Amino acid sequence: MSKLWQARFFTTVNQLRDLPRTQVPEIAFAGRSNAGKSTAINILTNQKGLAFASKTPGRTQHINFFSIGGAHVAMHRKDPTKVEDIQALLVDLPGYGYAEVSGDAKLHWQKLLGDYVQRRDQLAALVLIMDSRRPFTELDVQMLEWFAPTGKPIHCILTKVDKLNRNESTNALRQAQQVLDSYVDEDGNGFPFTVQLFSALKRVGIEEANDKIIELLGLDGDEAGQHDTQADGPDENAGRAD
Ligand SMILES: Nc1nc2c(ncn2[C@@H]2O[C@H](COP(=O)(O)OP(=O)(O)OP(=O)(O)O)[C@@H](O)[C@H]2O)c(=O)[nH]1
Ligand SMILES: [Mg+2]
Repeated sequence: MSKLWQARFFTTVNQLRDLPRTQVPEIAFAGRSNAGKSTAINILTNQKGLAFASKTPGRTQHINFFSIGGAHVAMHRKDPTKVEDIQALLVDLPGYGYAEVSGDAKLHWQKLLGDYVQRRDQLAALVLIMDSRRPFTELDVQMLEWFAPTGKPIHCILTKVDKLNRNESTNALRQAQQVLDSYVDEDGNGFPFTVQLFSALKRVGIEEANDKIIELLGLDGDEAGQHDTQADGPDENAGRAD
């Protein structure tokens, strides 16, 4: 049972000034529209409807926050989460690169995403979700280069490996590792970048992603909440914008 299974919808924001004034570490899922961010969050939190996933690109158009902690065993999911008990936040970012978003809206989101990843102190790490068939597009590289100067870790998740055969997945992983290794600072030191393969469909890499996220959020070695036996199904998340 993972701590991430405790996740509950917390809040949704459209502008940086509305970011929650929480002090707990948060980890953000960034990536191109349709790469599989929301699907990955649903799988990792074991809740089908937590972050909406869609066949229509551009579905996530707000920054959605999900809390870990603040809910306990036998507590109904609709009961309010105690903000003071929240231990960490998962953040579903709007996808970038969605062609049909108009110029102005696109700029608004690019700026919002850039500002958020560069300035948010509580942001402990970035999870960069990329389609394993076409990783490191221009906008992915921009996101990586925006975030790299913070010195914080980036964990890349190559999704939809169910679309690749064994050889292709091995190559995709190796090539991604090479791209990440090519980043060095002025002193020739590498960055804290990691990468793994993932498939929501075939349930590949879920434990690896889970363990990495728990580690990056500093939730490992903390036994509190490990006895949560709630593993129920989707939640309606009434009132949430997606
Ligand atoms: N085959 C396969 N399809 C997947 C996988 N993960 C996600 N998908 C599909 O890809 C589509 C997009 O997934 P989402 O999770 O909504 O993508 P997103 O990154 O949240 O997209 P935006 O909200 O638009 O930014 C959906 O139809 C998913 O079912 C996977 O591992 N394998
Ligand atoms: Mg989404």
